[in-house]
Amino acid sequence: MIEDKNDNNDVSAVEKIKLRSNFLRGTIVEGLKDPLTGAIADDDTALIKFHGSYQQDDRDLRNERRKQKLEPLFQFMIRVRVPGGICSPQQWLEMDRLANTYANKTLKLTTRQAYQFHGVLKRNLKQTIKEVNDALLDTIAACGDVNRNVMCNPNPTLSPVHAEVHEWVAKISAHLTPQTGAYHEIWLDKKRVAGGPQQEEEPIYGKTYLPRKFKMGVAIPPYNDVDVYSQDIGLIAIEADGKLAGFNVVVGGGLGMTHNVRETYPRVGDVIGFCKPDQVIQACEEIVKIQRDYGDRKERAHARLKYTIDDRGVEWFKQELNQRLGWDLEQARPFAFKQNADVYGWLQGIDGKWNRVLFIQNGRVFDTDAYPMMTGLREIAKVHKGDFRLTPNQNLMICGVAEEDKAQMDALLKEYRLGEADQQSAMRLHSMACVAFPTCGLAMAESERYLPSLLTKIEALLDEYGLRDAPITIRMTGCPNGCARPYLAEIAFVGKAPGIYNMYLGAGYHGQRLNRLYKPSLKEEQILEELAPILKDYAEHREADEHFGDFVIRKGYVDEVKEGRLFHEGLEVL
Ligand code: SRM
Ligand code: SF4
Repeated sequence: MIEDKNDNNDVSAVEKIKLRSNFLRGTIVEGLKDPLTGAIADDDTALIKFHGSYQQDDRDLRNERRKQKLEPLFQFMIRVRVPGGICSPQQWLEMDRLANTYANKTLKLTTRQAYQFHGVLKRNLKQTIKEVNDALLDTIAACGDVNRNVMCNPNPTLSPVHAEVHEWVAKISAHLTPQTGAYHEIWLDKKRVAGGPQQEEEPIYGKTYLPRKFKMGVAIPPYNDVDVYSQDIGLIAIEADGKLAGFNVVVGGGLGMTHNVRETYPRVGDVIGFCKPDQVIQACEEIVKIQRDYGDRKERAHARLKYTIDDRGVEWFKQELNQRLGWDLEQARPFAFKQNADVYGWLQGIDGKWNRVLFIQNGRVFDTDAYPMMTGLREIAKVHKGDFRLTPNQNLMICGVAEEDKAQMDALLKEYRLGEADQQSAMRLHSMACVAFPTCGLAMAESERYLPSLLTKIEALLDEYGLRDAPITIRMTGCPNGCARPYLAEIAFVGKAPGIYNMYLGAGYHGQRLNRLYKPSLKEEQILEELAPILKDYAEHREADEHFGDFVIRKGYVDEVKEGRLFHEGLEVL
């Protein structure tokens, strides 16, 4: 049994809930059966995250329902784990069907290559999760204080090592999946194993799991689409002679922060060494265990691995890891990234098959009369013989199209106008927004529903200055938690209050550097006023191949942020 260092009262409320939950069971079963409310018990709202679901309410309707003395319109978000983002056309069709049967008739492709359903009522929750499992996908550990969906560059086009790397992603993901039988009992009606939960054990996590969420992503250079520096553990695949030589190991990335709380900040991870493929699972497990043992269990806002490392130092971390491994990580190997965005258009893979990233604005798949995107993707899935891949930039990749099937695919893309989506400004194609209103309980401002129209206004400036084809990353979130990885975008807007955003500038184009607060609390008019002269300056004075993020630092609009701890340095307002 793992010694549980937190079997005491000096821990956060969530730690206590985990401890008494009986390996994540709590009273979820009873709560699901209670017909008097659309909600579950308070404690269970923390536990249900480990099963891949969040209790939410429709925030658009909150006030109206309060006036009518009704409880909020409780509903559940379900996150479906898709390691590396790869799924079959049949699975796509199933997700589409579930979205239209039980959810709000939209599918959300997330920034971590997962699916989300929104608006599932309590009475349909169990059936939806069961049907996700019937489709050979699952929701376990999609959320909660455990290792989440392991991300990976989905593009099999350019590198011979993609397939090998994907195999390791699947193995790491399986290895770090919680072992509790609770998920299968609650959602899939499996019986408890003989002896019951008393004999249950979580060999890696222990009974209070991790102090906080934990994330992993694997980048395959030259693409850093997974934003490897934002992960608790990032792995950078290193190729030698057409084979996978191993992985550089990056630790301590993380982006969440709280407005006006200096002790919280985004942080890019440190590259601490290199390991061979057959060492990578052990390395990941030991890193997870260091965080399990040393992460802060009192203060959740300080509980991510990034703070564990900053509090003790990277050198301490390396020594602790090497000691636990029983061998030393080798020196990190050279690599080079060129971007963190997706590459659009048809690309032929090394197997001769064709792959194409489709731009899905902010990852939301739905139909309108003018743009029947969901229907179009359904029709494609019905005939597609390859697979689908969810990208880390909320887009969808159609993969493995044989030469003889490409014309049919092109015809479908044309019929449903899906191909046209790629003909947007380069900035829009480099954009991401988090969900925010109406479902996210933490949203302070709009994001997904607002960025498209703001971009239309910014595009007018781009056109004026001849920057329509300039690739500039732009991201928006409805609060500072960082779900669309805003602090790694060259331009970012982070919500503070309805219609009010902090504006950040200067991240690295390949996700290697954080941006910095340029102006706080801007309304739309002010955003456009602030951006216009900077974009004009960039159009007129950029150097050859100079990215916008580098330009704004060179021209002194913002100071470079050299490390997370210095993110707020010199700023009076955050
Ligand atoms: Fe996130 C919480 C949505 C990626 C940092 N995130 C939430 C919740 C669950 C709100 C809540 O706790 O009640 C949001 C649900 C909104 C909704 O209605 O769906 C939410 N996060 C998302 C998604 C769906 C955004 C999207 O538009 O794609 C992404 C789902 C990814 C997935 O499939 O697992 C999503 N969240 C991220 C990322 C980006 C990433 O991981 O690559 C981050 C920043 C990286 C990081 O973790 O440091 C992120 N989400 C957070 C945080 C801040 C964590 C922190 O350390 O401070 C929270 C709040 C929290 O945990 O307390 C949060
Ligand atoms: Fe919600 Fe904030 Fe995450 Fe956006 S960044 S989805 S508003 S928690």
